[in-house]
Amino acid sequence: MKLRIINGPNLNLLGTRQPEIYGGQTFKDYQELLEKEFPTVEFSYIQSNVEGELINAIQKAATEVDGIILNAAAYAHTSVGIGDAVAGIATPVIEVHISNTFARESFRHQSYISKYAKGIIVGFGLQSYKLAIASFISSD
Ligand code: CA2
Repeated sequence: MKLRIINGPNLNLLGTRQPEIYGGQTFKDYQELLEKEFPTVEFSYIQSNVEGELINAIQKAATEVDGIILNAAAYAHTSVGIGDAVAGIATPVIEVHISNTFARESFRHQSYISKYAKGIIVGFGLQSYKLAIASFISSD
């Protein structure tokens, strides 16, 4: 199974600041852990701070992988374009967030992606990604 993790704006800063919200691990270290833990999965990753690049990445992933794990970060709450991109592809997308967005400011309670996602996983720290992967590879 091929899975692509698409991370949005500022997630390149993971492990550098705000560890109380986002944990202390860099995403690169976490990737290595995922690859060890899920040896049957072929992972690929992209992070961008640019909305249009994320839309291009979603469209491209739809032709290349079996499933997408998308943390659009702040764009989840603002981007009709990213929501439309997810709506416009047949490849399943699981929306993840590291923090519990519903326990934070009200502007984080809305997501333009959730309606079109296969499912959403929020608030489990970096484990949110693992839970999404487990869901993709589960045969139940
Ligand atoms: O909890 C999440 O995964 C979020 O998608 C993270 C976004 C935030 O805007 C969403 O509401 C929820 C922010 C990502 C910023 O990541 C940083 C990591 C370390 C240091 C600074 C920012």
